[in-house]
Amino acid sequence: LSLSQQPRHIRTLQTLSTTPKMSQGSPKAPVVAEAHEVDTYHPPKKMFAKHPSKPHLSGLEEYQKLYKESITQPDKFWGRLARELLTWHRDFQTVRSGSLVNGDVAWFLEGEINASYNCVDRHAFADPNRVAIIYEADEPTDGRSVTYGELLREVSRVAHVLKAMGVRKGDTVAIYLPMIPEAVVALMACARIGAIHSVVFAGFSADSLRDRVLDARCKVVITTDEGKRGGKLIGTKKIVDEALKQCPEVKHVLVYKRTGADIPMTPGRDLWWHEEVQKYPNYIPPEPMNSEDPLFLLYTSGSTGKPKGVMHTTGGYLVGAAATGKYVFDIHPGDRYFCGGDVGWITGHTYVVYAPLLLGVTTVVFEGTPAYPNFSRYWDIIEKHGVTQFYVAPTALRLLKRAGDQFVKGDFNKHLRVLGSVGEPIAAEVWKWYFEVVGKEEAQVVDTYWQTETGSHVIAPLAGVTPTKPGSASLPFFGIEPAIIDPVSGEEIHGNDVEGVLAFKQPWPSMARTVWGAHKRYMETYLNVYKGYYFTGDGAGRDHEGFYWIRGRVDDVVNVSGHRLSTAEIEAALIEHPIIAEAAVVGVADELTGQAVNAFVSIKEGHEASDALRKEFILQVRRSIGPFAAPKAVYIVPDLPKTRSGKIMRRILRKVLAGEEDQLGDVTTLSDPSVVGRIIDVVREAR
Ligand code: 6R9
Repeated sequence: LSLSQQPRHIRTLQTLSTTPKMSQGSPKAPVVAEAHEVDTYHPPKKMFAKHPSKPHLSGLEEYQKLYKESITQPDKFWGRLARELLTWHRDFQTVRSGSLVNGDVAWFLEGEINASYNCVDRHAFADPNRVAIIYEADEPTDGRSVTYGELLREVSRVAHVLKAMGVRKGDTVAIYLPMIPEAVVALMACARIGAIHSVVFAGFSADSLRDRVLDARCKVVITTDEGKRGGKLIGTKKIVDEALKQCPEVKHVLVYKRTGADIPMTPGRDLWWHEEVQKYPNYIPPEPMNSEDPLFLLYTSGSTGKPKGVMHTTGGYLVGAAATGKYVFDIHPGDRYFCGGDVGWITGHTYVVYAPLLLGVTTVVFEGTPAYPNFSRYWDIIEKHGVTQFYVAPTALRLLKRAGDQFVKGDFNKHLRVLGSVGEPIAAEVWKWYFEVVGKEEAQVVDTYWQTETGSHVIAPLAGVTPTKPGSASLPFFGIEPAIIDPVSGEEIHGNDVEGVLAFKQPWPSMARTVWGAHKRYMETYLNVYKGYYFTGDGAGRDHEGFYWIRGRVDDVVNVSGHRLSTAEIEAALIEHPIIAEAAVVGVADELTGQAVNAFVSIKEGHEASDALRKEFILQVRRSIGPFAAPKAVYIVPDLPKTRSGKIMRRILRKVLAGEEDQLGDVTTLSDPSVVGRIIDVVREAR
C-alpha cells in the first residue's frame, strides 16, 4: 500500500510513533507498560481538612454507580442534572434526540433557558453583594472586584447598547478583548439578548480576525483601545481597524477604554463603551432561548488551512459546564476559583466564565502573565484572594518549574484544594512538582482532557473522589463512553491494556453541534471517520485499570504552549510570501512549549537562503496568524520530500528533526529520494 492510497487515519501510527512518549525506552515494549509502574495518588487527606464541607460524592463507588446510570439511562441522569443545576424558563420534555451517525444530536428539547439569567440573575437576586469577578489586572495594584449585583447592571446596559446597535436574536457579535471583566460582561450581554458570541483571541492578527468576522457575518465587534499584558501594550483597536477594512458588513465597533491611549475612532461606526452604557437602564429582561439555539461560535484549528467555527448550543453546553465545574473541580458555595486560561480559547469560555458563574462562585479574571512582574505572580494571586481551585496549562507549569522553586513562596496554600491541568499532556515530573511544590501535597491534581468541540471535560478525575496517576487524565466524566479504536482496521479495541485512537460512543450534552456554515465538514472531521463514534483526533491508551492516557494529536494539529495550531494553516500563511514556493510545517517536541512549530520551505529561483529571509518568513506567520503561531525554526531547503503524486511526506521531516535519520522508513515512494540527504544537511548545518 503506498502512502497516498492509505486511508487518512493510518497516518496515526506514524505520528504516534514520533511522539516523545513513544520514542523513549525500548521501541518494542508496549507503551501501556509504563502505566503499570506509576504510583496511584489518592485524594490527599489534608484536602478534606481544608474543605468547607465535603466533596459532592462519597467516593469512587458513588462515581461508578452514577457513571453507570449516565451511560445506561442517560435521559434519567441528564434530565435530573439539567433541572438540578440550571433554572429553565420552560421545562423540557425530551432529554435527548438524534444520533452520532446522523449528526443531528439535540438535548433538552422544548426547554427554554437563558445563559445570562443562569450565570448572573439567579445569584444577583439571592445575594447581590457576592463577588462574581475578581479582576487581577496586569499591574498587581490595578485590580478590582465586581459583585453579582454590579454584573447584572453592567450586562443589562451593554445588552441595551447591542440592541441599539441593531443586534438581534440569532446575530453573531465578534469579541476581541483582553482578559478584563468587560470580556465576561460582553459574553453575558450577547447571551442575554440571544446573540451568538464569537470570541477571537486578542493575540490573533488582523487577517485572522477578518476571516473570522467574515465567516460568521458579524455586524458588531467589541474591543478595547489597547490591551496590557506582561507590562507590554497591545494595539487591539488598531488591529480591529486593520481587519475591518475588508469587512463591509460591520456596522459598529464598541470600544472599552482600557489604557486611555489616543486612538482613532471612525465616526458613525465606533462608539465608546463608557459613553453608551450611561444611556440605558440597568435592567433588561433576558430573552428565553430554545435549548438548541446557538450560544456561541469559537474558531479552532483543524487539519485543513481554514479554521472551523465550532458551534455550541445553549442548554446542553450549560449543563456540561455546570456539571463538570461542580464535580471535577469540586466547586462549593463560597469558593474562589482561578483559571489562568484566556477567554479567547475554550478553557476561558467554559472555566473562566460559564462554569464558575453558573455555580455562583467567584471567578478570577487575570489579565497578565505568570512571569510578570515576577515568577511568583500566580502564587501571589492565590494567596491574596484565598483561591480554592487553580487551573492552568502545563506549559505555564514548565516555565515556573524551570524558573526555580524559590519563587513558589508565601502562605498561599491555606484554602487551595484543587490544582487543575489542561490543554496538553502533563509530564509526570511536572505533575509531581505541581502536587508537591505548589500543592504541598494538600491539594488534588486533576488532569482534565477535553477539546473546543467537547465543550467541557470529557476525561478527568473528580476532585476528592477519583484516585489519580501522574500523566493520566484518569476516568471518563458522566455520560462519556470512550472507545479505543485501531486506526488501521477502524475497529474498536475492547478490554484493558490497549492503545489506539480515542473516540466516544454516545452523544453528551455539551458536544459541538456543527461547524458554522459547514455541517459536511463537521461530519467528515468528527462523525464520519468512524461511523457511530465521535472521533477526537487524539491517540490514547487505556491501561490495565481502565485509566486513560492521552498521547496527543494524530492529525495535522500542533499543540504549542497549549495553543492549538494547524500545520496547514501555518503553511498557507507561509505560501502567501512571494518568495516561498512550497512549505511544510511539522511539530517537534519542545522542552518548554510542549511542541514547537518548525517550517521547511523551498524558495523561488533567483533567491538565496539567508538569516534575513528566515526572519522575514517568521514575521510572515506572525502577521498572518499571530505571534503565538510563529515557527521556532525555518529551514530553507532545495526541495520538499514528496510522493510521486505530490503529497508532502511530513513524517520524513519529523524524523530528520528528531535525529532519527536511520528510521526514515520506506522512502522509495518519494519522487526524488535524494532530497532527503540534502534536507538532513540543511538541518545539521543550522544546529
Ligand atoms: C481544552 C483544550 C484540544 C486538544 C486535544 C488534545 C489536547 C487537551 C489535554 C490534552 C492531553 C490533556 N489536550 N487537554 N492532551 N491531556 N489533559 O485544550 O481545547 O484548544 O480545542 O485543544 O488539546 O490534543 O485534542 P483545544
